[in-house]
Amino acid sequence: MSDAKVSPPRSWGRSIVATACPLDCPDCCSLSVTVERGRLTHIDGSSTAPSTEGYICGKVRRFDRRVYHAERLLHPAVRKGPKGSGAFERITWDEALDLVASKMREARDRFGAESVLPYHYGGSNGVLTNDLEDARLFRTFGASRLARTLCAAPTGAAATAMYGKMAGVAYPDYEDAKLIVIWGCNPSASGIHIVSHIKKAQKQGAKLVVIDPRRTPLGRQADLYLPVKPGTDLPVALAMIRELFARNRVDRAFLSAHTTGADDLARVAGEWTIERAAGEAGISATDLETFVDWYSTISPAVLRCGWGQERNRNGGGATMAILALPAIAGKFGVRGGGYTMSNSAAWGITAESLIKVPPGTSRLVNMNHLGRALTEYNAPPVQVLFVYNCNPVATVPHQNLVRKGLEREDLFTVVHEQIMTDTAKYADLVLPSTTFLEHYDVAKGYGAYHLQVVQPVIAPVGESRPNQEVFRELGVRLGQAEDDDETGEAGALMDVLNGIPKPLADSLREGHLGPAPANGHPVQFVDVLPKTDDQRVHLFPAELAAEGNLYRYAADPATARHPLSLISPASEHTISSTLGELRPGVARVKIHPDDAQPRSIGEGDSVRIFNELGEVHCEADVTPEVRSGCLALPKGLWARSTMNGSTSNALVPDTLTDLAGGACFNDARVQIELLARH
Ligand SMILES: Nc1nc2c(c(=O)[nH]1)N[C@H]1C(S)=C(S)[C@@H](COP(=O)(O)OP(=O)(O)OC[C@H]3O[C@@H](n4cnc5c(=O)[nH]c(N)nc54)[C@H](O)[C@@H]3O)O[C@H]1N2
Ligand SMILES: Nc1nc2c(c(=O)[nH]1)N[C@H]1C(S)=C(S)[C@@H](COP(=O)(O)OP(=O)(O)OC[C@H]3O[C@@H](n4cnc5c(=O)[nH]c(N)nc54)[C@H](O)[C@@H]3O)O[C@H]1N2
Ligand SMILES: [Mo]
Repeated sequence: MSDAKVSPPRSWGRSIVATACPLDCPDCCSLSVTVERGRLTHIDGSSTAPSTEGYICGKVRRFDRRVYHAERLLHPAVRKGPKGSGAFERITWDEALDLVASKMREARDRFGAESVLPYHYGGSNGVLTNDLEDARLFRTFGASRLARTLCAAPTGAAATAMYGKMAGVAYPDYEDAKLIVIWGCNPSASGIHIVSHIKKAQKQGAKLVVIDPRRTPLGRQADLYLPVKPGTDLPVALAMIRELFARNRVDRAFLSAHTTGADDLARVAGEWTIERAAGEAGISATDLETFVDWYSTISPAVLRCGWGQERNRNGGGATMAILALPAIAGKFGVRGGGYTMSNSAAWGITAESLIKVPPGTSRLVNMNHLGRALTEYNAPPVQVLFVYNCNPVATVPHQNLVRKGLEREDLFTVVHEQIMTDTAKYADLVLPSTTFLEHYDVAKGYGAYHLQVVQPVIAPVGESRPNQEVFRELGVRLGQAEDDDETGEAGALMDVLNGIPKPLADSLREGHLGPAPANGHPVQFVDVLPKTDDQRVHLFPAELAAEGNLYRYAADPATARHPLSLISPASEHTISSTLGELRPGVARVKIHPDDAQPRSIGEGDSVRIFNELGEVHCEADVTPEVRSGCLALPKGLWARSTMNGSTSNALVPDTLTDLAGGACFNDARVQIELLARH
């Protein structure tokens, strides 16, 4: 079947190929890639997608270093040493796929199909490599289902319940705003193409407000910067809502025409005075007053809500209170007014729209509980773990429990990966995967409004294979699929195009860019309405209120022994843990001088960060960039980036958010001490 694959450009000279970047980032850039003698030599942005404007981030610009990395997985291999040691011996693809199929059959015969657990998040985040052939295979098999809650579960639940994931304000329309609020978001690292529009708006006189425990690059340029303690956005947003009602700055006409639940929301907000909320958040009450003054009087006002505020015990309620603000204050209906959250639902492409196999009712495993699932679940125990599109040792809470689970001798772990990650080292069988520069995909922006075709620009490196090919061949071996597919990868792309709305598919077939909803510039409540059943904003959604703790604030979990909060935000060097292999040296934890000084910690010193779950040994960066009481270590570090092989997730509890079972990455409470002077 692999012979039927569509060949990449075979020119032995130099060619420039157009493709797109599907990686997990809101921007979805169009790319122009130079290939010489079959090898990638240059990766740059193009202007095919208008939002890319010809430039891309430094991460993807150097993606060739991952493609040709010495630790790139080149062929299937079975474990030869102890689990975690990373010692493997080469086998053929046929042997490897036979082995997986026999292990899956064996587990099903002895323990039932639910003893097989597929474990995956976004990977390259494209439509073809994610929730397609994999979903068909594991659903048909009856494997345990995975609740994919590692990211955006609370924000997704909030945006769905309140607005039905209505399309958000487009990046260029930020230039029409007079007030821009960046809440729990750091686009200077996490989605750079919005930044120029924000700066342009500021030049035209717009005010910028940033709410973040860390003074991000935009925080430094803000007219008002609120360094909230992690996890306290809920009281801050509720206090704003209370104050808007108290000052009678509420758009009552909008509320009665377009919302439900405003009275209930006003009631729960009632207990949060400005002073009380500011005290809880550790910010100045005067600054919070100023924010309310501006938000109640300046229009158009746009709010960019990120994901930083979701990753704690109050993350769902916080996001809901934030997203309620434009409705309460009447900010919709004008260009440059409203909010942007995730636009991932803009095209309505889901596994359900593409594959005909229903998800079934097998056991649902919350992916944030991987450690527990591997060590505690016994009805049935997990016997086969199939990891793809994910590097859980680096990215999932309670790292030490995850490692303990992966060390189980009776567990058979398959890892389909591009490179020898911290997780792949624990595999019994590694399978080499292509990168997005070696396979077809469809890339979906969740910030910029683009849908683009991703095409291979070089031949697969080594014996690597794309996901859908691996899952399809496994389906054949398990007797679940017919071996009649002669079309290969391009055929899978055609299947997807046949499954999405025709105008979208036609434009993708012809060029590279799909037409965006409302031409990519929707004015909320003019061009788009909430996709809730009654097209209203549900400010106090009944289905969530039923759970009983809607908008209810849970206090800071800090203790005297572990008084500091540790956050682990996105860094400009990696995409989650992707590209973590390229990070040189030992990582640095950012610590405020007021926390460093009493502990005799100086710049560059070696430190130990610890709590009851684990410890991380790294270096200190003493800086007022983080607020006092808060430490920041980059997300996505690999074991090699610290002195003891543990990273932030060794300190992150596997507790869940108030809504949707999300991860509490920023709820780690820790202590820090000096290990050795620089
Ligand atoms: N370069 C780069 N880009 C990425 C990614 C990456 O890893 N690297 N990851 C991609 C993915 S998977 C995602 S989900 C997005 C995430 O995109 P963002 O939401 O922008 O990224 P984060 O760094 O998770 O969080 C944003 C900010 O929230 C702050 N923060 C932490 N806790 C709190 C809190 O309790 N309240 C408030 N108000 N702020 C808080 C952090 O300091 C951080 O500056 O980015 C995507 N883009
Ligand atoms: N401490 C802390 N941890 C976090 C976060 C945090 O803020 N703090 N943020 C969380 C967030 S927002 C997210 S989204 C998650 C992401 O966590 P993960 O899903 O683990 O994301 P990555 O670390 O990027 O790992 C994706 C892996 O998939 C592989 N891959 C890419 N494309 C393909 C493909 O086509 N096929 C196969 N088989 N493999 C492929 C890549 O090589 C990479 O190793 O991390 C979370 N972890
Ligand atoms: Mo994410």
